[in-house]
Amino acid sequence: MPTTTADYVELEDRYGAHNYHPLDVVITKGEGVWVWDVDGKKYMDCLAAYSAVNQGHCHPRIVQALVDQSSKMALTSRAFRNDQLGLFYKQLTEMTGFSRTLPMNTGAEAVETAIKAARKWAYTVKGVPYNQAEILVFSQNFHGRTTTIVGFSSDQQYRSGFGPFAPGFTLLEYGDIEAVREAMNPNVAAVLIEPIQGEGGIIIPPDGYLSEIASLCKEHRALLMMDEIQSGLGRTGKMFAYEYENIRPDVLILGKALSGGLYPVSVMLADDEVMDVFQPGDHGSTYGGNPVAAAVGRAALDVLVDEGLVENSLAQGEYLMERLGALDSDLIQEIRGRGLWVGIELRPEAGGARRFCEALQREGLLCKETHEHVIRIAPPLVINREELDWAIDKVIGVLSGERELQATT
Ligand code: IF1
Repeated sequence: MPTTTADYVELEDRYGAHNYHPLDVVITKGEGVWVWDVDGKKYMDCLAAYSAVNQGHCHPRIVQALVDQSSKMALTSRAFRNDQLGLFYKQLTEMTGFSRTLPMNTGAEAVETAIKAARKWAYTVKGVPYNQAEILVFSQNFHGRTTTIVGFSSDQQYRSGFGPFAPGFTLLEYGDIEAVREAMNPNVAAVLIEPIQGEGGIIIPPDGYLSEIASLCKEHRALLMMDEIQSGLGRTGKMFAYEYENIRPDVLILGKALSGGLYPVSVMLADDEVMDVFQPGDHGSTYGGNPVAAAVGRAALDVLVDEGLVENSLAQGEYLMERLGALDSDLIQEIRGRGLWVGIELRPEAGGARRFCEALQREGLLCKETHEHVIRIAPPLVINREELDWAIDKVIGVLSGERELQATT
């Protein structure tokens, strides 16, 4: 039976696919912002499972919802109804203002659902000629790992070896509104965009960019589809990142923190004109909308609101940016962020962000580099000021050279 970190690493590497290159930390327990490894070492989790754990690890209210519902009724299939789903739908409508929900499991499935909705809406409502619908997407996007989605990724590694890809997607430079204007044409069904690009390196678009896209969508009768799977549910200091501009998308896609990390739950939200393109039997999923997903989703949203996590994200995020902004290190290219979602972009001469993440791991702070040069800081939104100061001191210590950096591995 494995007991040490090395034992678990060896087991995973010998029997698992090598589709990740994780840090060699084997986590066995999580609570709030803290996790513990099999050697008993305690870490602060500043990745929060890519913003799926906004409510903190193993939040007791969400765990209780999972235990209670899964002990009573776990899966009915959608051939029948259950006593949780309608309540979840109503809560989502009241929170977001969208009249209807289509529940799925992973973020990628909800994005694929939105793509299908946009295409069918284009053909049956807008009048785009059949099979000619186009969807505008953006460089450095991340919307999931299905072959349709990676087919419009700008990241070669996400695409390489997985073709042939689905047609009907136009890739544009993120932030360039003229590119959107030029790409618009009668066959454009929708624009699919992250209001802030996560994996792209916490890329915040120019002020007004999203509003101008919304205007172009209205002018050309194209759907504005916001992927808030990572940016949503409080991560940026607002419930949804699109709220930083005065816009309302036609389609809102959520996942990750929709379940607080306890269960795969994702949704596509829209009003009747779009959602009603789905007729019975058009689309579905074995687990989509199961009673456990709905019960866990309801509890996760309750925790977000009852514990003021969006407000905490805003306040703590402002403090985080203020303290990091005072950091004087010639390693740093730029520090950008919204709420508790901060990217520290290092200059190329820093040798890449991974070794800083490894140094932070040695200091007891877990985070993940993105796009080689960006250290991403995204703790659970339950973090308090004392915990945040502890994390900031570690980051400043590593970036100001007070901590020995090992050579790049
Ligand atoms: C991996 C990245 C983040 C997402 C947005 C849809 C999805 C994601 C904005 C798909 C998922 C995850 C996937 C995970 C790592 C992580 C990730 F590095 F891959 F790109 F967060 F930035 N839209 N992001 O961020 O949701 O199907 O995974 O539930 O694939 O390595 P999913």
